[in-house]
Amino acid sequence: MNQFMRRALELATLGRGYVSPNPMVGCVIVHDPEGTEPRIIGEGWHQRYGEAHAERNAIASVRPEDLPLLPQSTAYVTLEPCSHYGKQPPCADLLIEKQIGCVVCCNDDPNPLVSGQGFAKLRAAGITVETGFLSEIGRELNARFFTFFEQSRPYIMLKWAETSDGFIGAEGGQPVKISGDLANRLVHRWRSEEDAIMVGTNTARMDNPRLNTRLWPGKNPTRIVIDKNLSLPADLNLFDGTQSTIVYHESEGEIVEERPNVIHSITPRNAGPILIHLLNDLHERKIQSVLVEGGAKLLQSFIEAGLWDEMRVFRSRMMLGKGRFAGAIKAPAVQGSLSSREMIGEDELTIYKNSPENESGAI
Ligand code: AOF
Ligand code: ZN
Repeated sequence: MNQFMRRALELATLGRGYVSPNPMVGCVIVHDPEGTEPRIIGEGWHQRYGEAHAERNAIASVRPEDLPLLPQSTAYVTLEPCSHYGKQPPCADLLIEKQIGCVVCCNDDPNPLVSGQGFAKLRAAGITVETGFLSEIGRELNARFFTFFEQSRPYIMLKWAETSDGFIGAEGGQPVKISGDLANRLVHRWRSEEDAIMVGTNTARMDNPRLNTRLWPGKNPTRIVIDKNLSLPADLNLFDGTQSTIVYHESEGEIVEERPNVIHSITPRNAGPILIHLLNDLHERKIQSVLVEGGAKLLQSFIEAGLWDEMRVFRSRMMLGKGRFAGAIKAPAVQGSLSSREMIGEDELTIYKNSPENESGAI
């Protein structure tokens, strides 16, 4: 049973980077009547946003001569089968129509359009349903999707690079190349896998980043920048129109010129912290994940508000001697716990998670 769900989880990951804002879902159909050796007769996963769901692909992969075996088979699905008409018809209806014998899942679907109704439909049709199987792995797989629905905000990853003596940049804020080529490639891969990428005002001005996915094949994320007083120059790479950029500002100000692909979001003054407005707005725009790439001030404000899910820190061998000290970013994050540590070329990558269950090494 375990091996079949693990296989379904593995299939689900094949959709990474292509299915957002939908979850990654995998499905394995196993012919397993009492007393016989279980045999996989179908496999599928959700491959692309808007296209067929995992269960439909798994059913479609069953050979015609095996279709009569479905009533003596179990569908291992990583997420509760859907019950609603979205871009696709309901998977629960399909499983009922095909008379599947049994359905086993990792997690209930937190999407209010489904949330329990998929299981209710299956049970009402007499299908045996079991859920909560390898549920922690299922939640981890779709951490972005679960955070989005359960906390009404995107999943937040804070990323920075620091030198071996603990600096993240030069004193005056000038850009310094800290991490190596392999680390930079990995960051581009991360960009291709997330919905959005964000920087603060100073980083946008000083580094003039493009925030696109150049070093990895894959899609460009939406760019986000805070520009409270609309002071950023219009000729920054962020505003080049090659991918969409959302600018958050407080003042009504004067938007000098409308630029293609640039969306403005205004927080009325005295409407509370801009971060809260920003996260609510991203939730409304159905953005499920944000990679925050600095600078120090922005990273720190996320940490101080407790609004983060992962910290991804590259530590290079380089020494800077003086500059902006990284300790100031990390210090308040005492509740974080070590998730993984590995070498990426010359740089050490440490990932911390902000989850109480994961207490393998508090920082
Ligand atoms: C499943 N199997 O493989 C996936 C599910 O617009 P739609 O029709 O694609 O529906 C998207 C919603 O369906 C998504 O928010 C989530 O609740 C569920 N995703 N369900 O049974 C799948 N990807
Ligand atoms: Zn479905």
